[in-house]
Amino acid sequence: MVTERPEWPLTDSVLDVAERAAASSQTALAAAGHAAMLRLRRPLGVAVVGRVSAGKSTLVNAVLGTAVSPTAGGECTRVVYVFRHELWTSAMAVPRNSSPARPVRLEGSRLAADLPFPAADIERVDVTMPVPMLELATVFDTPGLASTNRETSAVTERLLDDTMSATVAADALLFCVNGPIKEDEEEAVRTFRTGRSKVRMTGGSAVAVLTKADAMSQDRRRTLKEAESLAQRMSASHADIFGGVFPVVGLLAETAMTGALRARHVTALAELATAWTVDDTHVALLSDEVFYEVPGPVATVQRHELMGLLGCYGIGELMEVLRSSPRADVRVLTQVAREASGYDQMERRLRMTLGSRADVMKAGATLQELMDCAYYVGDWNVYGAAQELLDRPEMFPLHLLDISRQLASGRVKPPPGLAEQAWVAVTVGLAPVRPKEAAMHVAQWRSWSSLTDNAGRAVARVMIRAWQLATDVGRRSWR
Ligand SMILES: Nc1nc2c(ncn2[C@@H]2O[C@H](COP(=O)(O)OP(=O)(O)O)[C@@H](O)[C@H]2O)c(=O)[nH]1
Ligand SMILES: [Mg+2]
Repeated sequence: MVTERPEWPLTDSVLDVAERAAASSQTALAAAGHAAMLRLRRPLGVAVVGRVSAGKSTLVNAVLGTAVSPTAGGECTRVVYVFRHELWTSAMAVPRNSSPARPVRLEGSRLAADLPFPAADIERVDVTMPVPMLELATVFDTPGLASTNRETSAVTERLLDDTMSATVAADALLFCVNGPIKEDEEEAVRTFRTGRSKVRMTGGSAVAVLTKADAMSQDRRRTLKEAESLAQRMSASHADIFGGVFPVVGLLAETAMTGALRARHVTALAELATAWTVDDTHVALLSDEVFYEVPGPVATVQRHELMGLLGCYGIGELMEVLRSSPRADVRVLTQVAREASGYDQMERRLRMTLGSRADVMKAGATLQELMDCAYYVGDWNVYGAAQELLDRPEMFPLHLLDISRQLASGRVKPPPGLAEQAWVAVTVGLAPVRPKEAAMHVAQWRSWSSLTDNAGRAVARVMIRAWQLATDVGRRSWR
């Protein structure tokens, strides 16, 4: 079998079952098999969600390495954009009714904000680009949840609906937040997780990105550290909804990753660095407004441009470098901006978290679907193959996934000590232990198992296996 993604072992195993289903003489099962094969071979679908103006489109642009998605405060992303890999660049607005799609204009590399149909009539804008990143993941940029107030105007309702349907098509969610998670955001993630209509398992694997990490503190040197520690606290307190929370200065990442910095920007920054003392600069960068007002070289329009690209944080970082190395050029400063944005670390963490979980999510959802279909049409051959696959040790993450859903929904509530164990197993996995220790945990789960209901017992069973698998002996012998 051709394996395009050797790092997705579960998905590849399920592909074998899907191929069998596709070869079934039962038409319904054959169709399900073909659909499953397509879905399994498709890149991972990642929906970027979060409140309006959380920095979603900015982050999408950084990830794509092109400033293609319209960004700005207010209501800029009014429809769902789907970015897929293709060897050519194209953008088509697909209307809700069945009338033909129409192209969306590109202004340079950026998609025009004015669309060929009224936004309310557009189901999505399909964008194709020859960007290597998109070979790994199809990215959905969504309009987002309503902003701070809970207004339920027709527009925000529609935006939320569109955002929701985009997540149904996605395998994973990337949730952009700007600080401690608000109630409406937490609620949204839970809704995404459980899925609206149980069409199939929806974006169940969610990670959060703490964007605008530059806004955490007035002190440039501390802001990323503070963002990092907030992100860590959030990762711990929201382990039930997020696979992790990772900070980034999205704006700076966008500028660095899209190569938006030009020689004229560097010249302007150098002029400011020469004209202003360290103290002047400190004061000038207290806020956007102050920066535009402080007397010195560089016209206001240009200062606006710098602010739009770098923010106060980025301007400060680059000016500091220019003070010590006045000859630093565009290439060097772009690299400085990239490092100061924390982009690479965030991307590495995203890949790790989404990559491994996506395999489980995708494989699990598809296998379940194939089993249901095989059962329904009575193809015991395929059903048996699926069942056998499900029982293999490498499929164990699927059982964990099941319990994560039970825990997330609040359906099963193990007592405090055990609940934490279960979340560790579900999110980062249990660390290897000696058989003696595993036996102690197994005993705890056994005794709770006798006190709880069926759903609880199912969770206990999986946790008992998880502890057995956490020992070397268990790993070898469990089947
Ligand atoms: N200071 C700062 N501003 C940001 C950052 N990321 C995005 N922004 C700004 O926040 C505004 C909203 O960003 P956008 O990506 O359009 O938000 P969306 O509605 O979630 O897509 C824009 O003006 C961005 O320039 C960041 O990391 N730092
Ligand atoms: Mg947007």
